[in-house]
Amino acid sequence: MPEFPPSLLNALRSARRVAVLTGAGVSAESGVPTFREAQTGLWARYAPEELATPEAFRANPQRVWDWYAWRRGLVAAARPNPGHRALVGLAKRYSGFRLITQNVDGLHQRAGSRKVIELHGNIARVKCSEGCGPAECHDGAGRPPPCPRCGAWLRPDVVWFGESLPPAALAAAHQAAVECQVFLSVGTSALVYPAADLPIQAKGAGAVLVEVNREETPLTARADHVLRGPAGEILPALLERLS
Ligand code: BJW
Ligand code: ZN
Repeated sequence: MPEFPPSLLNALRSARRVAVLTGAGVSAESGVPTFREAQTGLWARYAPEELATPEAFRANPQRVWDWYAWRRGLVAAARPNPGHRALVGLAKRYSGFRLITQNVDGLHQRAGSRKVIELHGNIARVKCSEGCGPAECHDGAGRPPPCPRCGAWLRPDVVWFGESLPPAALAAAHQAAVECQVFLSVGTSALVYPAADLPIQAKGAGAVLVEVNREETPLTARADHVLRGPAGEILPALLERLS
C-alpha cells in the first residue's frame, strides 16, 4: 500500500469540491495504448500527431479511418480497471465532484462514472467531416461511409490537433478547475493544450494540485503532491485511506 502525506489526506478529507483530469495513462492498465509512450502493433510507424489531424484525414481518409477502427476494437475489448472504479468511489465522497477526461474510450462511463466531461470527444461516435453534425454508423470496418445528408466522408467524433474543443465541455472543465479545492491530474503527459492548462488554472485559483503518474511531466514541478506509480494502484489505495 503506497504511503500518502498527511497534508494530502487532510486536504482530501476536508474538501467538498474535487476535480480530476484524466489522460490515456488511466486506461493503460485496461490495455488501451497511450499516445506518447512506445507504440506497438500495426501502426507503430505512425505518430499520432500524423493521424489525429484534419489534414491527415483529408489526405488519406481510409488510413485514418482504419487507425480508428483498430482502436475502436481495442476499446471494445477493454474493461474498466481499478483506477476507473476508484474514481467512481471518489465521486461518492464529494457533493462537488467533476471528472474531466481527455480520453475518447468511454471507460469511465462503463465503470459507472456519470456526467463525465469529455474534452476530446468519443471514439464510438461519428460525425460528418463537412460539419452536418452527428451521424449513425453501424459498421466501423471497411471504407469510411458517406454522410447521409451531404455525401462527404463520415469521421470519428473526436478532437484533432488544430480543432476547437467542444465549447460546453471546455467551459464546464474551466469552471470545475477554478472552483475545486483539490485538483488531481491522472495519467496525462500534460503536453496537449488547452487540457494541460486546467491544472495550472486550478492551482492559480487556490486548489491543492496532485499529480498521479508513472513518470515525470511538465506539471510535476508545479504539483503540491506527486504520487508516482500506476493509477490502477494509487487511486484505489488513496480511496481506501480516505474511507
Ligand atoms: C500512466 C500509466 C499508468 C502511463 N498510471 N500514469 C498552447 C501551447 C502549445 C500548443 C498549443 C497551445 N494551444 C493549442 C495548441 C496546439 C495543440 C497542442 O496542444 N499541441 C501540443 C502537443 C504542443 N492543441 C490543439 O490543437 C487543440 N485544439 C485547440 O487548441 O484548438 C484551438 C486552436 C485551434 C487552431 C489553432 C490553435 C488553437 C486540440 C488538441 C486535440 C488533441 N487530440 C488528441 C487525439 C484525440 C482523438 C484520438 O484519441 O485519436 O487527444 S491527441 C492525444 O493527446 C489525445 C489525448 O487526449 C491527448 C493527451 O494525451 P494524454 O492523455 O496525456 O496521453 P499521453 O500518451 O501523452 O500520456 C500518457 C501519460 O500517462 C504519460 O505521462 C505516462 O507516464 C502516463 N502513464 N501509464 C499512471 N498506469
Ligand atoms: Zn454531411
